[in-house]
Amino acid sequence: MHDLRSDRTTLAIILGGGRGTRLYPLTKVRAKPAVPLGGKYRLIDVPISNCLNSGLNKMYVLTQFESASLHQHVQGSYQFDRFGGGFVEILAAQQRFEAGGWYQGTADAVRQNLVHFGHDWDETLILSGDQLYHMDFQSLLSTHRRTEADITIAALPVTAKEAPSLGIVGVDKNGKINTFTEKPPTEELAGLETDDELFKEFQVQADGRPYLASMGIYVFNHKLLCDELTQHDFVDFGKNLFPEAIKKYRVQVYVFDGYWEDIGTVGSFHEANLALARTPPVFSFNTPRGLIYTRPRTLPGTIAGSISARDSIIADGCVVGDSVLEESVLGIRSIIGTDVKLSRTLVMGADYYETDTELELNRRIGQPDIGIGDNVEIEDAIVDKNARIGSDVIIKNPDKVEPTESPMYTVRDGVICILKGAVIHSGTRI
Ligand code: ADQ
Ligand code: ADP
Repeated sequence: MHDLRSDRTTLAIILGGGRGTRLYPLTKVRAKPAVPLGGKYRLIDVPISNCLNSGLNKMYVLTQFESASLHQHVQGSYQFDRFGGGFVEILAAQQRFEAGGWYQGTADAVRQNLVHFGHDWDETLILSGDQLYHMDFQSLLSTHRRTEADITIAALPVTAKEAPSLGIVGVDKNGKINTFTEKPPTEELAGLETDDELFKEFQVQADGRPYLASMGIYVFNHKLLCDELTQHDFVDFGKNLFPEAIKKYRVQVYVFDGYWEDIGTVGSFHEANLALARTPPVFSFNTPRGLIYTRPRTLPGTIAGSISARDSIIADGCVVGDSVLEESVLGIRSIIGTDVKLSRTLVMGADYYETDTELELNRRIGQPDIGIGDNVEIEDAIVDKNARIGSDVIIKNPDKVEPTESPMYTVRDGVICILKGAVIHSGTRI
């Protein structure tokens, strides 16, 4: 039951998503951790890989519902040998009837599952399921142990623009947190800055980022976590538990200064995917600091006609006709026709290739094949898996008008989302 690299036992709990409204419609038919990322990964691959790269191999994923794709992905991607005792287990709210089904918030989600976790742990590492970063959790854990903290919160410097959407901490020179303000409105930011001198103590160049923000990554001494959750009715860690905990316990900061992106909304998710394709990449799935793992698939290489691509990713198993890709991502098994122009568009790809019989049936019923037809222009969009876009289609929303609702697409944060399995007939203009 011990960590691979220490004599302490650490359990990782990955918060896999609340009601998923901010990532809707990507969460319409799947659990949030199963949302595809970067052409061939899924959101859940990031925290799981960070754990594995840090020598932690015991993980629970808390989610509202366990979609088939999440289950298959986790089962197919993460297998452990019998002797290491590793596991990734999904705990879904839908399967619990005694507490009314939904987890009310992050602390409540952990509380409702305490019975599954048992008591054999020294520490619990709590992670968010919708962030993009590489972190060595052993470094975080060693700060927690060295300072004999009860709770440690990872935090990074942010700008005044970013601060209102995050939990802002105030610290002393030893890194002890003495204030925790969850999502302060802009007009209440004054006084929450961290001193430049303090940033220097933590060996961080803050330039223009005077606020120290919680990353939603926490270490708790396990017993204390259980006691706090059973003795109080805290719903959220940021909103309820931390403002109280800093009065009673040693709550320590772990200052981080690398790439970190919260990808919890459609707008930030779209932007983060496109950023992954930029050269040089802002975040790499394969660095000396650690690989991001995913499901191994037997897919052929991509076949492309005459294409021009700038700042784009083309994943495995695609067939791409003559086309222009600008800041776009083509996910696995994308079938793209000829004379296609994609700008700032994430195409998630397909779960399967259609058979000859299915393609023949498409002809007969006048339905486009899975993929994108000929002479199509798409801008600022997310095309979810298995969507069928015919020929001579234009999908653009230059004025970022929203919300436009349709059973086939919706607009969120100015991004047009073509729903999973949607049918967009030839000649359509959106
Ligand atoms: P938010 O991201 O706004 O702020 P929250 O909505 O609580 O916080 O989500 C945290 C993580 O937990 C996300 O990955 C989310 O998907 C997941 N989650 C939320 N509700 C859940 C539920 N009911 N069941 C399972 N998972 C759930 C938090 C902190 C801030 C901090 C930011 C950093 O509150 O202080 O700055 O994270 O992103
Ligand atoms: P991903 O790469 O997105 O994880 P996989 O290659 O692992 O996708 O499998 C995609 C999913 O699609 C699997 O769950 C598979 O069972 C499913 N699938 C396979 N064939 C079909 C089909 N004809 N229709 C719908 N789903 C399918």
